[in-house]
Amino acid sequence: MSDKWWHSAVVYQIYPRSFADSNGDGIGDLRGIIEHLDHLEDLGVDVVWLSPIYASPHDDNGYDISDYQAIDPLFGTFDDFDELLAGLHARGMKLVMDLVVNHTSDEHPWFVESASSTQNPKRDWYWWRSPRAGIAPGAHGAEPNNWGSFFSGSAWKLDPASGEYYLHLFSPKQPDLNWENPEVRDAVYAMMNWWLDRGVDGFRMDVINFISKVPSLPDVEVVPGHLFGDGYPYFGQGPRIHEFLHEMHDRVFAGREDRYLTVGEMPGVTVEDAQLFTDQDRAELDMVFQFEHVDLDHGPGGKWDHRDASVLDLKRSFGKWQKGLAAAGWNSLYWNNHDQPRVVSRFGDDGAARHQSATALATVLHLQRGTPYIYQGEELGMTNVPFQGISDFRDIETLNHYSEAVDVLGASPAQVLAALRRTSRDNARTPVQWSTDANAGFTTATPWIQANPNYTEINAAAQRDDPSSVLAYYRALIDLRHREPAISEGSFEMVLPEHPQIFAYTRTLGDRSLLVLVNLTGEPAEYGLPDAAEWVDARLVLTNLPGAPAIGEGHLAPWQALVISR
Ligand code: ISL
Ligand code: CA
Repeated sequence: MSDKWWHSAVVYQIYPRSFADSNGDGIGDLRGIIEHLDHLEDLGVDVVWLSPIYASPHDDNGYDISDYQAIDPLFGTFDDFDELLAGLHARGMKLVMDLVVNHTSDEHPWFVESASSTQNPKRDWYWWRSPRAGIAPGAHGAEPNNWGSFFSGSAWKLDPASGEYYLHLFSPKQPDLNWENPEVRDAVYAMMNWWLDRGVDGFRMDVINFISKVPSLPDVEVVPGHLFGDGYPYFGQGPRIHEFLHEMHDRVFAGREDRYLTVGEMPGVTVEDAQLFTDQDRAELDMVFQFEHVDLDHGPGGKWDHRDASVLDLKRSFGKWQKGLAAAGWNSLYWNNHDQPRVVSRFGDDGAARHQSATALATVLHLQRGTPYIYQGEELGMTNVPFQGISDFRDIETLNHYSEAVDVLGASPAQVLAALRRTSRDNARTPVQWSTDANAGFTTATPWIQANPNYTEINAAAQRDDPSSVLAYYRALIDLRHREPAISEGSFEMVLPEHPQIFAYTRTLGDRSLLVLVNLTGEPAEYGLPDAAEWVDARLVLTNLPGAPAIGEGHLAPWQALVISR
């Protein structure tokens, strides 16, 4: 049994643009975070992960970085940054930075140099390729391969000056770095060391399982009716990924790794790959963000094609990851981040049962084996947003999808909007709801994206001193992880695996056991425990429904969560 500090830690993600605006320009900033440190301390989280605050043209809200060692003036200055870091450390919290090194901005000096001539020494820092022979450069089909971008269209952009294309898995303003080039890796490791020396406590690594590409960049099958294909087989967990991550560990963290937290964001990662990435003996990463549970409600057409995910789907997925990373490796546990719709609207009930379902979902997640992540506003039970029309959206992925679907492919605007309302990343990006003041207390100006009108009811001020609030329940869950070794270190065993409504499991360490029973539906649920006799004298540890059915009664109220111990 290892004793890593992050086994008992809870991480809180801040998307700075939407957290709090201190200077009245409508955009959240570092001083806004400084002004709300009490909220984080009061919640009890151990680590803050800060989405990018670096210099950026903000094509993708800061995930397009033009200087890794500068603070974007939109967010503040290095003085503000140092004050934030000191303020967190003084309260016993750590700060994890976002590391976005699969790509840079096209305005990063590295790319500007690289694009300046085919002979430039940095030409090979990015993926430049000639057009396909026989087709006019710029015409459809002339791209060096047929991969699509995550943000619609081709993954290649033609640079007319040199006549070559460059690869961008995301926006054309996010050219992919060529990790095959050792100079690129040296530069990235130097930058990481610079931040660690400045005092930060680790990194969340953006799409880090995409950095090793099969250098020949082969074509893929294209689904009939589509213009481009999915290049994932040639860049997801590419041939040198383990080598690169081990080298990064060696060059950046080795010898001082116990001070830091590293978490790799890995769309499409399998549990077998995750075992390798997070096995401490291999010295790569501490944990990864996998996507299986947040992709369960994606249909065959991808994220905009909704299908219903059942409670059993969720249980099977989480159960598989708990089992797969039990012996070696470690899970990160999340429902939400800045790319996902709000969990209470997605797997819960954001109407009458909002409080019950938000706390039920939180219970299921937080008491598993792994490190829980809370995304800003989740602790308040914030919901998806009733966006009216396309002009309410800001996200590049959302806007590009709309243009492609409606303007190019001729889909019905109403249908596309319905999908955006359900799944757009902007659902996570509206202002944190602090109070009933104008704009949810986020800004005195016009916010860069509208506040969810339900801020008049759902806000931090209303919940802070209310012991029955979602916020108070999150505090209790965090506190439980801190003081209960069976939660931070114990083994996980699924109970009632085939029950279609109840998500139940035990956590056990030595002779101490906790039983977590959660009804993930809006209907009452009956159950019979296989070893009921062993729980008759159990103590109540936590419930989201005081006065509701106790353990002996064999049923749970809608969205009831019950945690007992023996
Ligand atoms: O939300 C997605 C689009 O459907 C995901 O595919 C997302 O793009 C993917 O999880 C990678 O996300 C990360 O890298 C992107 C950035 O836009 C996201 O905000 C970031 O979390 C490019 O840097
Ligand atoms: Ca501001």
